[in-house]
Amino acid sequence: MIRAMDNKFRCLVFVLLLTGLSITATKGLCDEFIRGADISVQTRQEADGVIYNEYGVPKDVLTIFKNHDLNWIRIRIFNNPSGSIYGVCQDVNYVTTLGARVKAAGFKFLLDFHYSDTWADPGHQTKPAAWSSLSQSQLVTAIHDYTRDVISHLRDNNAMPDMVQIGNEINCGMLFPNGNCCNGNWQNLADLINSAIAGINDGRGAEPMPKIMIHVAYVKSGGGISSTQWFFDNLMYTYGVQFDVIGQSFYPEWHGTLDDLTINLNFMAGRYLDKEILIAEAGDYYTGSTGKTPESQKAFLDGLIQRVQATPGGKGIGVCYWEPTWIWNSSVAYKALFQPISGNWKNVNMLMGMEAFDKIYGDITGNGIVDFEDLDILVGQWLQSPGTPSADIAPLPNGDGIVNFLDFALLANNWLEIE
Ligand SMILES: [Ca+2]
Ligand SMILES: [Ca+2]
Repeated sequence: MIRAMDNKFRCLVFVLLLTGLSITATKGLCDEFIRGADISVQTRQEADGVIYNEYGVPKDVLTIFKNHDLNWIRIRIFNNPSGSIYGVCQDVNYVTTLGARVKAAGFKFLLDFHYSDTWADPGHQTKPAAWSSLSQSQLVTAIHDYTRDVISHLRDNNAMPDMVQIGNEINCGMLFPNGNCCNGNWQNLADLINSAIAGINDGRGAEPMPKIMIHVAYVKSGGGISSTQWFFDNLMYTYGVQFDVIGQSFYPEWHGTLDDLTINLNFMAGRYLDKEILIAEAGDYYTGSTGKTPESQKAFLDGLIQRVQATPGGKGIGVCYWEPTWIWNSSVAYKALFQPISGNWKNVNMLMGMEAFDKIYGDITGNGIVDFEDLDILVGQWLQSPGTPSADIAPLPNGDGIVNFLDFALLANNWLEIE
């Protein structure tokens, strides 16, 4: 170990001398990679008395997330949820309370509008009951006003989202039948999305405009690349809808392999040059399905994060795991990142999959590997205040405002480590 460290240092000192002052400033890279989790059931779980443990020690679940470098939380919202079926209780008040909690804990907040009273997904985009008899033009007004009111309420209660997705897995659009683009209603869909975006702008007050995401589940299922192109070419180029982030769901049980994901990521990054790409939902079993173990779940997440970080042009901005803390419904709990201790579903311990989110300190560029690009940035900031992206990685956890040998040593210690 010590010999290996010596070799690392010798190599890096050589490189440092070799590259020296010839290195030009590296252009600023995008925000920090999104290590996210959708914890929409969290409040309900805690009300039921679930205790979360990290390596056997009970802790606030957000503390456990922080310890593993998660930085974004996703929460869904239904217009008027029944609350009587699993997972469907997220009305504006519920979302406001949980949103304010995660913002206060220092996380960024992704809000997921389903625009329904219950689950919306590719096969289900049922209008809220209160909107069921509205005309198309009335629906356009309703989605604007509802969205505006939700955003202003969140804003007023310290729960302003940093990103908002307009609809959930809208492979064929949303608010069926009006916004069903698989039936040709593209103009309706574009009008509804644009109206919702205008509602966000009208509700945000003096807050920055959140990033806008459009979310589908087309990595491989339902046509894969051809459907991805059909959907986004129409939405962007024929109907002119403007947004920031393409979201895709990726569950291996439905959406193919990591190689399939890479093919789609490369396609999107090469075609939609002004868009960032987020895996807005992902999940895999740790038990309850053939061959699935905590080890295989962690391997899936390690691979997923690597693949997204390897997206050309740095366009893969992150991964959000879906409901890692959901324990109380067994059909979903098999995908959680916690498992019951001794069969007691109210006392759960963290699985190793959570460690897939651990940051590799020294990966300054955020592309999943510590290598010469990161060293170049460190050299460029040598003995200075950190720039963007910051090479001030040490001492942990937040640096000390200067880039010096401490930072170099931490980078060297993780040399050629990958996510
Ligand atoms: Ca790097
Ligand atoms: Ca430092």
